[in-house]
Amino acid sequence: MKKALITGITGQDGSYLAELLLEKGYEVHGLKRRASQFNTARIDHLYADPHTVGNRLFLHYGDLTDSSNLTRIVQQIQPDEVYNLGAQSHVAVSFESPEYTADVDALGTLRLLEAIRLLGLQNTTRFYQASTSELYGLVQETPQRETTPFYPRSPYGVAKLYAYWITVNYRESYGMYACNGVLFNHESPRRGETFVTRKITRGLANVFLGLDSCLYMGNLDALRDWGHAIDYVRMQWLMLQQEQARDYVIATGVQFSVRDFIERTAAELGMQLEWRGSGVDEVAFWLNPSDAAREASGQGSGPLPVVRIDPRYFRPAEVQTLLGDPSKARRELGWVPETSFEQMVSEMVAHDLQAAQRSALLVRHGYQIPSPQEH
Ligand code: NDP
Ligand code: GDR
Repeated sequence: MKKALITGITGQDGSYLAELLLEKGYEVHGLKRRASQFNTARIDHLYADPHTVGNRLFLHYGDLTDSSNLTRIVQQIQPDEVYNLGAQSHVAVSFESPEYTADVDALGTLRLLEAIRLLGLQNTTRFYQASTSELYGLVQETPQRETTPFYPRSPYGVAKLYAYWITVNYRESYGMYACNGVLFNHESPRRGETFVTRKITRGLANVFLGLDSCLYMGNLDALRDWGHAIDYVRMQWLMLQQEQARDYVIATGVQFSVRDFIERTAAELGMQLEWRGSGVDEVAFWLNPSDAAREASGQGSGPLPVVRIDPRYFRPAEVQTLLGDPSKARRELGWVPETSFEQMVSEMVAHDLQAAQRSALLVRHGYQIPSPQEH
């Protein structure tokens, strides 16, 4: 039975990858951070009591900032494959915590590679690094492919640049099977609530049911190549099954703006939007508000303003446009994304609408629901 170690198993990708590897018969080990509240919601459905016979999922307390902890865990597991998905993964947050982001995202990768090397596992343990389209930042070529020069635009992007190159360096220096998946944005109902897609599907579902009155957004003109996380974790596994370790761009090759994402979400909910104004004064009005929203707004008639700009969400340096060229992955690995943009938005909206309906029920029965967090 193959053994895999996943850092970041409690995150979006980690949870889908754990599912995939368990389905494939792996013994799966995951690194989990100690937190004051449970943080395993995305993998609870996979978790069985460790004493259960046949259980193949094991969690270990640890952190990418802690070398001795990583070394001990790698030594104990002796994994065939390591997937380094753990990261401070929020670009905007990286401007607020640049040093921590570098420690986790850049040095964390080094610590893990060093653990493998120092334990003498460099010829047996394969290593996947979660690299990112944020490396392209201020794009030097469109679409972006494996040979496009990097120009990161955030502390997150810069930290991931180090992680990318240290992975290449360990491959070249020690002959390790170590590779980078340069993944473009990928989303799902399990996406963190503060990333733009989930903020929109969750936010508009709440507005639709009158739980919230307005969604405050940053740069609506940013362009992204959005795929579905399930398609992308399949590729992470495929990359470790080849004869030779190589780096690949993983993307759909199709681009939409944040504004497009809002419109597609609204259409899924049956909300007719009309944009008025421009720049920071741009507002989306809802022309056919639901009874619940109308009642919550206290406004008798007329369109409701439901999306506004808050410059707080602008970034000190923005990545304005990203569009990937996944031809190498298609050609060499036979990988093609299976979920369309429309299917992905539809799935996310259905999920968040259901969650909003549950909240609305609680509110109707006099319970308070937690107010939305900062995003
Ligand atoms: P998430 O933010 O959903 O998950 C990040 C994971 O990393 C969580 O399990 C988190 O734990 C863990 N983590 C955070 N800090 C540490 C730390 N100090 N030590 C150990 N673990 C830590 O990210 P995604 O699943 O979306 O992304 C997975 C990886 O892929 C990340 O490295 C991300 O940067 C990269 N990536 C993501 C893309 C995307 O579009 N989703 C695109 C390209 C790259 P906890 O649950 O406790 O917070
Ligand atoms: P990104 O994802 O920065 O591309 O990083 P995010 O969804 O946060 O932003 C995408 C674009 O939307 C714009 N935007 C907003 N973003 C957020 N979060 N909140 C807002 O209110 C908002 N309004 C507009 C952003 O400015 C940006 O241009 C993600 C992460 O998963 C990284 O870990 C990963 O490496 C990259 O994708 C590929």
